[in-house]
Amino acid sequence: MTITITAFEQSPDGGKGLARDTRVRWALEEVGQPYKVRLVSFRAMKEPAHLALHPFGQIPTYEESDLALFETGAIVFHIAQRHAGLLPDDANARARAITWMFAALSTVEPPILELATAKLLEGDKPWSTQRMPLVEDRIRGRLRQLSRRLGDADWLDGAFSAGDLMMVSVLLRLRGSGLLEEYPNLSAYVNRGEARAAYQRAFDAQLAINTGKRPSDLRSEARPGRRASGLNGE
Ligand code: GTB
Repeated sequence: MTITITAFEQSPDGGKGLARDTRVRWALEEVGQPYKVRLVSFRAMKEPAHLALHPFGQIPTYEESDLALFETGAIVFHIAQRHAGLLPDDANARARAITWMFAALSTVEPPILELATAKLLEGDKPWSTQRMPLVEDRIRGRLRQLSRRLGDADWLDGAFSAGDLMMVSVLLRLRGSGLLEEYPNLSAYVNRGEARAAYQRAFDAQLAINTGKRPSDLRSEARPGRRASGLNGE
């Protein structure tokens, strides 16, 4: 069974790992499944062959035998259901981990995406400086609630799960905004996620594509925005 995912031929972030294929790569690395990557250009994403896989003309997609999936949440959920390592065996704990996946995507990520919109698409509008504090405060509201729930635990509900994978991935989008650092336990939580060997392999693989370097060359190089001390631990 060969798994093939799609990713940007050239990610607009230049390899910071923010494009959503990193989430899928991370899940596959966590469960130890090898995978192939088909790189697609922005033009190819809107052509019939790719639209047959992804109706909205985006990445990532996931193909495995005669199954084709789109939507990162559905893909990670599928991987977690099929392979051990990302969801607990206990039915209730499993349901709670799945709940955290949904919480990451539908409650925490939307205000974070608003920040990207406000900066990248609306930054030049005359009302942008007035809107920005509102956008940031909505994120702070969610982070405050999440921070309170996480407390001093390592992960959201017992052992690391697909819920943490998704939440860490969502929070990573705040790197550079300064907002995450206002909540030290969330900052440490994200660092713990990034320090996992599976995340590092996923990150290195997408970085190699976006920089043209081999993963083995990258391992010894400092990665922007990442803790040097967290590079090898799990
Ligand atoms: N809901 C879908 C999912 O979760 O899979 C959303 C998929 C999506 O937004 N895909 C983006 C895409 O294909 C790439 S990941 N965009 C091209 C298009 O719509 O034409 C989003 C993304 C893109 C770039 C950065 N970046 O440069 O920092 C970060 C995240």
